[in-house]
Amino acid sequence: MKTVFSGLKPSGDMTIGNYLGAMKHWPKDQGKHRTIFFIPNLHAITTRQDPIQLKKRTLDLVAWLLTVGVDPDQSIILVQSMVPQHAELAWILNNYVTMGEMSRMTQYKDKAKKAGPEGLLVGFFDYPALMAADILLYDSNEVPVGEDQIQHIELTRDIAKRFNTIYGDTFVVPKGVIPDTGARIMSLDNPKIKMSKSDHPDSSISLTESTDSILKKFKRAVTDSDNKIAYDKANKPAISNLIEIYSGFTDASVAEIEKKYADKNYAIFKSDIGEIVAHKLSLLQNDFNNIRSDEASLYSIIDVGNSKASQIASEKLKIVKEKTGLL
Ligand code: AQP
Repeated sequence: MKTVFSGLKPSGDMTIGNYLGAMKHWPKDQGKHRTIFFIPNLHAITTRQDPIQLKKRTLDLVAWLLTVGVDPDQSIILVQSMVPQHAELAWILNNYVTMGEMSRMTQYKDKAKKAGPEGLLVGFFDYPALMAADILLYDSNEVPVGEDQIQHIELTRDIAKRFNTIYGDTFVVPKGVIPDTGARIMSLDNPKIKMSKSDHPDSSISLTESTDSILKKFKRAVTDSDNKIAYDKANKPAISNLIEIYSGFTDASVAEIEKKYADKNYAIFKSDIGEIVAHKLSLLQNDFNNIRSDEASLYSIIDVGNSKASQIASEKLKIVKEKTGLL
């Protein structure tokens, strides 16, 4: 049976980018494959977090996983800091990746520019080694992610192959899987950059956003120069991004959307997409609020998931230690 593994970092309120690029797709693999979903809170602290918010967001994310249909009876849900093998394997893997490889990571280069020297932490630079450990601990075959994470998965593949070449078959070499639409949702006020939960609020829609605010943000979203609803990523990046969001929330194809809005203008399209997203999110928010209110259940789901994960992870780590001569 294949293993599918993915996660969501509790570094801010989840955006519709996280939803369309990642979490929406995860429940589909349940039952068909072994599915493992985790909350990478050790990744979150690579940029400064408020401790109270971090704890709250970790539980929020468990509740969001359940809201979108991840079933704890079919999938393992774990919290990274509670399964210490992640950090331990990351330390070992640090020694199978070079400074040059890490320095080439686009996400590091992009965020390094924004963070400035004071905000640039060693943990942030080292993030991909921890991510490799997360994935390799569970013999993951597939890692469904948004496009921004593909380069990290390529690096994970290189680390796994390198380790296997030195010590013999140890790790499964994983494959990154990106969705057909929604793999890279862009900022609403700048279609050249990815929508990110840690960016300023006007650039994104969070999953907990009110209807009023969603409608306003879509109304204000930047558009391209002509007034035609047509998908053309190179020449019309802003409207193409909105079409992808529309498609992700309705499952209508790009062609169907273009046809429906062939003789309509941007204002109508933006008003419709606002209504669609607001309606879907209000349904999800209702479910989320119910699930989130029962914290005891969330903790017991995490406990069960962590203990299943620990069992798998400790077996893998034992093999790695034996092969590398670590007592
Ligand atoms: N804009 C996006 N479009 C499509 N997919 C996206 N993902 C993130 N942004 C988009 C995917 O969501 C999953 C969880 O990502 P993450 O929270 O672990 O980290 P991230 O990729 O760094 O997401 P953010 O929102 O940009 O977080 P911050 O601002 O804290 O760094 C991943 O599969 C990711 O590809």
